[in-house]
Amino acid sequence: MITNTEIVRTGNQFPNHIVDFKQENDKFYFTTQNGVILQLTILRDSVVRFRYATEHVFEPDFSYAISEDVNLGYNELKIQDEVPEYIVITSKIKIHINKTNLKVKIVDMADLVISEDELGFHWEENFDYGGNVVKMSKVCHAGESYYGMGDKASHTNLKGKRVNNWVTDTYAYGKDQEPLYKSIPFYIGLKESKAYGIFFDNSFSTYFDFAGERRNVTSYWADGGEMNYYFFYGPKMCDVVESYTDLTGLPELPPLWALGFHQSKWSYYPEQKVRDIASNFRKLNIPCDAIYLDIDYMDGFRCFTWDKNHFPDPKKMIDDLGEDGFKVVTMIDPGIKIDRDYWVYQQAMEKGYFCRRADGPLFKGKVWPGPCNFPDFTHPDVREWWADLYKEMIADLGVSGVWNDMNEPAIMEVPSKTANLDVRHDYDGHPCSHRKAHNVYGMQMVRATYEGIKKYMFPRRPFVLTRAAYSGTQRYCATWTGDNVATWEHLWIANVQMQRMSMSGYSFVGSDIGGFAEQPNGELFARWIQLAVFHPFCRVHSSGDHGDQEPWSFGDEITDIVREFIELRYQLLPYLYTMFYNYIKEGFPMLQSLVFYDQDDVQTHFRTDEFIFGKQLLVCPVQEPNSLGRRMYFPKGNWYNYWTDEMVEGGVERWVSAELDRIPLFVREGAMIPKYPVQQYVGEKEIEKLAIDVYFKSGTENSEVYEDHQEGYDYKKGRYSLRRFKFTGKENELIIQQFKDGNYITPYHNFVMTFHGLPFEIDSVELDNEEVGLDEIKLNGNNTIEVSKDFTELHIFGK
Ligand code: NBV
Repeated sequence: MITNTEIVRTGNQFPNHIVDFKQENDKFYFTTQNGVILQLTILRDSVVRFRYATEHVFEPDFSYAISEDVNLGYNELKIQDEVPEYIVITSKIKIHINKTNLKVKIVDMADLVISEDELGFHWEENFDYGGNVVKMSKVCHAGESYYGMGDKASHTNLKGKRVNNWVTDTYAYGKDQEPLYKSIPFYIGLKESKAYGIFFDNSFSTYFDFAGERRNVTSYWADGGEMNYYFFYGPKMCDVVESYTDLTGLPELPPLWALGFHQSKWSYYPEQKVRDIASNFRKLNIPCDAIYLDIDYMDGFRCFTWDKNHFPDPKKMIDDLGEDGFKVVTMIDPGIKIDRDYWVYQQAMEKGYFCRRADGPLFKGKVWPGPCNFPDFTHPDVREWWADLYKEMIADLGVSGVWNDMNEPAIMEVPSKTANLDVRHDYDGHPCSHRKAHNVYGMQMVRATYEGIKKYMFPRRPFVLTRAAYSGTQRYCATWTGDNVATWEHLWIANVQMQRMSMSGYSFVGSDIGGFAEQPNGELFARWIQLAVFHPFCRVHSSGDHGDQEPWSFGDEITDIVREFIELRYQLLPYLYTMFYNYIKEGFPMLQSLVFYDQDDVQTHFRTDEFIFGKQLLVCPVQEPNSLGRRMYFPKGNWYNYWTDEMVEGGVERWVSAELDRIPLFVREGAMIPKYPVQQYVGEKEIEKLAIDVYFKSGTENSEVYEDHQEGYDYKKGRYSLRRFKFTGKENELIIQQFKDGNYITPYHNFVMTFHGLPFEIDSVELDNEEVGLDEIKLNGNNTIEVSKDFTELHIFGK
């Protein structure tokens, strides 16, 4: 195998002076005398694409990352032809293109530099493979910070780091280890309080150096392909993340059960073991919605088969578990066992669907079943075939979700841990080698899986999980962070990975709670659960070779703590679902680092531990053993301690008590947090009343609750209920206005509101301007009232 360092280098080449310029609608072409063309495309006023050709030739324009639904359109576009440069102007930014060297500088409307080329675009010819190693370098300004980049197990602020995107099976990875399972070549820069983003859409191995090699330079490059990147201007981080997410796409809503608690292990078998685990959840009253079957349910690790000794009647087992409120999720890997008697192998052979090496032989790699061939998921016919393989599992047997593992693809017993670089791929009609297709292979596999599950689950919603991902994979499925370890350091890693993924457009993400490799003690397990109930995907999974990792595996004290937090998760389901709605609607990340919450506060720029869950909860995990609490930073605003209602003013770092049964958890003042009753699984109970915790504030705050059928697609036709609440608190009164959207009728009729921090005693209450008796609203102390869900304005007067 030829590695990057062995590539014969011919030296860097640079564009020289511009000799030609032309505009075609939203595209500008700047051609240099030595054959470089910069194609600049204005997608929106704040979103611009830069592509560079050498020798006057662009590659065919094709990307797996870009969504079909991307929003396009700008308000203003003009170009000025001046002496040293061209200036392309939109309503948000000005792009200066230097006529002597093609270097780019982007400024805002006040002429503040947002991003500027250092060397700018340059390249080296690649002697071994042809094409170029394409490179870009930008000035890193003093005080500039960098965030995003997917699943990197490093400090949230990447300044000083070098990272590589080459999706890799990294069992028991460590802090700062590179590369990991995903390739999300997108970062957010923050300079003088202005945020911008760069998405280098190149599926080859890519590298980013954030002022690591040279103090004032940030650069990125790829082993092949084009210098093809998108620039997003904020100035708010939120605008940058939303624009990137809009470009690379969003998922549909998952079924609500997918947001419940899930239990997994490598592996639960035989059938009786699965049944025992499930019944223990119910016996111990620990809510749980899904049980996972890892590779051992298969017959000799052949995908789409069942081991009939261990699972003689999967349909009956799945039906019985279903009666008890459990969904079953099964694993499918990409490697297909080379076995002439195996129907999946036969079909793929007949149709010619397996990947081949450069000179024609089938690509062969060893995985669980032994030697395997691998479908070329970058071919549309292969994806269609693969999707249909799920028919029996989903439509006939009743499996509710699928996780695709090993889809980097991971190959055993070879130093590269993956397919040979000469393996050929269709790349949807743009044939190429594995160098180009590697980073999208898992994405295309899970895309096919998603299509199949969606088809056979219909009219219910699919649930799919992937390990490998490239930008845009969030359109199809949830993801987890792979084979982590049961250590305190990994609890820290999980926390930063979730924030980072979420701010990289991929919110539906979780870690293996408790750690996959090795065995946590009860304390670590409890601390991990406390954090992970605030992660969008919440699943315990472990390699199982060191002992049990179920909620009851660590003694009664831990079981009780774990139960309490899983119950909290179930209570917060409407809050979580509303977060998901905001994510799929606007691309608003479900978790946000503090810098996202307040980029103007420099104290937030290097915080790693605290994060915002949704829009109104502030969470900070305890990440060390034997702790009675921890210090944490409070961003701007006033925050109620969730457990004590004590108020903390933002802008300070301070100590917060959190013994083993508590996690530092705070609610933004003015928030209205919706809650469901504790259920053992989603749908166990009809929601008779919607509980809403109201946290008093002097001033106003907006909250929302999104609900729908929790399944199916009616929500797309307007059958949803979106309640927007505007809370206004004054010295002696409070007003809650409700604005309703959508035509889904929620099953409950009343809200039960619990007030926190109310500074006065309730004297009288008006609903839509009519006074109601205090007994009618069941005023309980000064604490709770029950009112019809249909009000437009609730007005409470104090004594
Ligand atoms: O299928 C077995 C495991 C699975 O449990 C885990 O979640 C994956 O990340 N799989 C990796 C393969 C074996 C890893 C050592």
